[in-house]
Order: sequence, then structure tokens, then C-alpha cells
Amino acid sequence: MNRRALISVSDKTGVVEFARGLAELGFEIVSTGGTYKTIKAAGVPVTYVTEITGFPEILDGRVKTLHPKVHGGILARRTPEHLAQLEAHAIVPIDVVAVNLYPFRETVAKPGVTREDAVENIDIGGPAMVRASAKNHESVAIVVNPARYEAVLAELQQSGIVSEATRRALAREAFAHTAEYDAAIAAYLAAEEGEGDPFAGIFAPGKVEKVQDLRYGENPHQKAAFYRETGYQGAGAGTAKQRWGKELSFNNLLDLNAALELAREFDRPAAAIIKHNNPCGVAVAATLKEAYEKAFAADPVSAFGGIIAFNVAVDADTANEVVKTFMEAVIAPSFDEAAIEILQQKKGLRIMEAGPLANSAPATADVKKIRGGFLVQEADLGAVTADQIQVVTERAPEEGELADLLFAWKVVKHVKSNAIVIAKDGVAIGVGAGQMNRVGSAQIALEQAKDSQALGGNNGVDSDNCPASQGAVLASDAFLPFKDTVETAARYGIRAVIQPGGSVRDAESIEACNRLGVAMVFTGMRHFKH
Ligand code: 93A
Repeated sequence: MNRRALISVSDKTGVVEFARGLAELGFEIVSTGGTYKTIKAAGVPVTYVTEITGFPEILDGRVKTLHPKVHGGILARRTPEHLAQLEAHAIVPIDVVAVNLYPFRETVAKPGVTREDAVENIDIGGPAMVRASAKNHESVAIVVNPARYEAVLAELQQSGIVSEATRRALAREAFAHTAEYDAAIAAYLAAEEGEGDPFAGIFAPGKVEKVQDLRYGENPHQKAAFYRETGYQGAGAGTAKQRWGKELSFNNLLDLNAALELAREFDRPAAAIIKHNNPCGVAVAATLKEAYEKAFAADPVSAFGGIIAFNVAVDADTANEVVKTFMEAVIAPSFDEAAIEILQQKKGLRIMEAGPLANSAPATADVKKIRGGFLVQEADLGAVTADQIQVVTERAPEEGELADLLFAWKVVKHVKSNAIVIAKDGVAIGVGAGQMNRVGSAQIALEQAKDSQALGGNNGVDSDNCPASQGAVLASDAFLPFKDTVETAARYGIRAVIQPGGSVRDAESIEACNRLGVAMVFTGMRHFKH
């Protein structure tokens, strides 16, 4: 007797070729309405499913394949006992099943879709066959993905069977497919009810795919791997293409992400250098080369062995600067061919091409692991413009100070809390990161700014510069709880401060600013980062 294959697909891609191949191998093909018509029209012999069930499709197709003649044929073990039962009920075993489901996701993605439409597109019979076949993968090959038709056919042609390894892989794919399908339905219904969970389905199977094992994690004794969000189309460290260099490490990927997320904040050509997930140099300038030179000069000691991000295409001039020092990796939207050639002088330097940043898909949810759980939040996409800030001091920032305040505010968002950034002329000349008290971060940032050579010594920061004179500015990621940060900043010559505001002691910090000639603005927005 012929072996039997059941084909019932909504996505008809490649189905005729697959059916023809199976028919040529002597399979009897059984199909549902639309699939039957497609296969028959191509001149491939095919049996309508009602002929084997002896039962019509009813309820507008809601019941087509939900029948023991189908499910018995799929689920039977190939043992004498099970085969005898099949025989007693005149059921033929089914060895190959190709099913893909009603297009639920595509249906609910259409504007103005009705609930009725959505519900009619919830496939019941399809997943039942997929799951039954996948459960019985010992004997059945279940193909949910048209991309697998060719390989499955090739195995059948070569050896007459689908190998155990392939059947297992197909079963894994099948269960992931139905799980993802149900997750999409649950997410749709939840959104419909106005439960409005912005994170519905983010942990559903199929949401991430493994890219590769990594050599190790943050430390050599930790195993690690890199997973990518399935189908994410945006430009980011997770989707960038590696054009050159050594294998990426766990820490490289973490820092590439931090670097690119910072660089993409700016409209002008920008360079950001990251070490241990914090920026040690950030600058914007008229040219990319100048931005890089300034970012590097801000803190050359820390920049050594860093990760660099640029927000525009890297040209040869910039590449020539980059190769002057040992750097781990560089990421940018694109690289001029001449720049690639120059960067390739560095054998190990990882060159990562992220693609266009403008109009890239927005960042998806931010996930952090705690022992026994996950924390999920929206990505911090907060930003402020000049007209959204509030001047709270007698003196308002001058034009150049205002530009630096807004620049510093963008940088401080990407520094671990407590975060303080000192900036001047579009360069972050001092960064204080991750201290447990704010004035401590401020002291670190100010000391570094004092010594920075990024502006040729003209950095306007001095530990004995009070009252402020030369115009560097300070940004704080969260409100200043006491007046100590402002007083310390003024002692170093800081001319203007940007911070969220909202402390019960705001008045004390404002009074100190007025006394010391410092301008201060509030953003009303906090940028904690941990
Ligand atoms: O309506 S169903 O939930 N009930 C069924 O019994 C059934 N059998 C197959 N959906 C069912 N299917 C689905 O029909 C398959 O999963 C496939 O997506 C689709 C193929 O229908 P047609 O061959 O008519 O295009």
C-alpha cells in the first residue's frame, strides 16, 4: 500500500513542488479544500480529505481534519498492537504531515480588523495535526516551514525515509510554531480586552533565536551565548553585521550596544568610546574625524582598548585616526570602502556595520535578570528639547552653555548611576559613573575634566576657579539631593547645571547657584541607568 502524506497549508509557497515530489516517491497525498484545489490544478494526484474521513467539512470549514481517520493515522505507534487497531478501523498510517496555520498574525496586523475576522482565523485543526505529528515524531515527519520542503524531499529521495535527527528537529520547530501561534492569540485577546500589557508575549517561544555560543561570559569561567530577537529589523548591536576582526565576546556585544545607543542620540557627527559599559569619551563636531579626536583626547588612558561607535558612515580620515591606538571594536551605520581597508590593518579589530540609524525600528523592551525572575521595562527613549527645560536660576544659560547642557544631558543618560557628566564645546570632558553618592561622582567627573586635554587645555575646569568663569557645564542623571554638588561644581568653575529637579531641597541648590553665578535648568525627567 502507498504511504500517506497529509498536506493542509494556508501558505501555499512551494506546496505544489513538494506534493509532486512526494507523489513521485509513491506517496498518496491527502489534502483539505484549498490545498487540494491547488495541488490538483497542478496535475498532481491528490485525495480530498472527506474521501478518507467519509465525513464532509462542516461548520464553514471549522471541522475538516478533526477526525479519527486523520488523527489515528498520525498518532499510531508503529507497533503491532497499534497497527492492528488501525487495521480494525480501516485507518491508514500517515508518515509525512505538512501543515501551516491560518494567518492569524497577518490578519490581526491589518488595520481595522474585526474581532470576528480575528477569531475565524484561529486555527484549531491545524495545530491539532501539528502537535499530534510532533508528538509522534518517532514515526512522523511534521513540516510547518515551507523552507524545509526541499531538504525533507531530498532525504526521502536518497534513503526512502526522513532521518531521526531531522524528525526531531522538525518536531521542535513544530511545537515552537504552535506555541508562538497561541501566544499571539493570547496577546491579541489581552490587548482587545484593554488589559494593555505592553510586554504581552515577549517571552513567547520563537521570540528569540540563538545566534552563537560565545567563548565565555563576562569572565572565562562563565559559559555564554548570544540570542537575537526573531524578526527585529532595527539597527542595533544585536543585528549588526560583522565585516572584519576577531570573534565577538560577551563584553564586546554589551559595550557595542552601549556605544551605539549613545552615538545615535546625536544629529551632528558623533563619536562615543565605551569602557566597562560607560562612556569615557563622547564628542560631536563638524566632521567625524574631529569628533573622534576629541572623544579620544577626553580621556586617552581609559579609551585604550575601548569600543567605539559612530552615528554616520566612517570615512578614511576617521579610520586613520582609529588605527593609531589599540581598540577592541568599532560600530557604525556603514563604512566607506577606503575606511574598511584602513581599519583592516588591525587584524583583530572587530568592524560592525549596523545599517541606517534614521527611521530604524524603535528599541523593544529592556530586560534584566534577577535570581528567580526577570524585570521588564520600556527602553529609555526619553529626551528633552530646549523648549522643554525650565530655567530655575536668576541667570539663564547662554547659547553655547545651553547647547552643551543638552549635549551633556544626552550623554548622562548613558552613564551608570549616580551619573555626572562635565561637557564643553560638544565634548564630554569628565564622566563620573556608578558612585553611591552623587557628589562622589561629581568629584570624579570634575577632577577628570580638569586634567582633560580634549580642548587643548582650554577646558574651563579648575579646582580653584570659583567663581565660574570659562563655561563648562554639568549634567546629573537624577536630582541633586543637597547643595554640595552645586558648590563643588562651582569651585571647579562650572557655569551651568542640568538636572531633573524635584528634590525637597531644590531651593538650597538654587540659592547656591544664584550666590555663585551658576545657571541651572530642570528637565523634569530622570535617567537612572543600572
Ligand atoms: O478550521 S480549522 O480549525 N479546522 C480543521 O479541521 C482544519 N484542518 C485544517 N482549520 C483546519 N485546517 C487548516 O486549514 C490548516 O491548518 C491550514 O492552515 C488550512 C488549510 O486549508 P485549505 O487547504 O482549505 O486552504
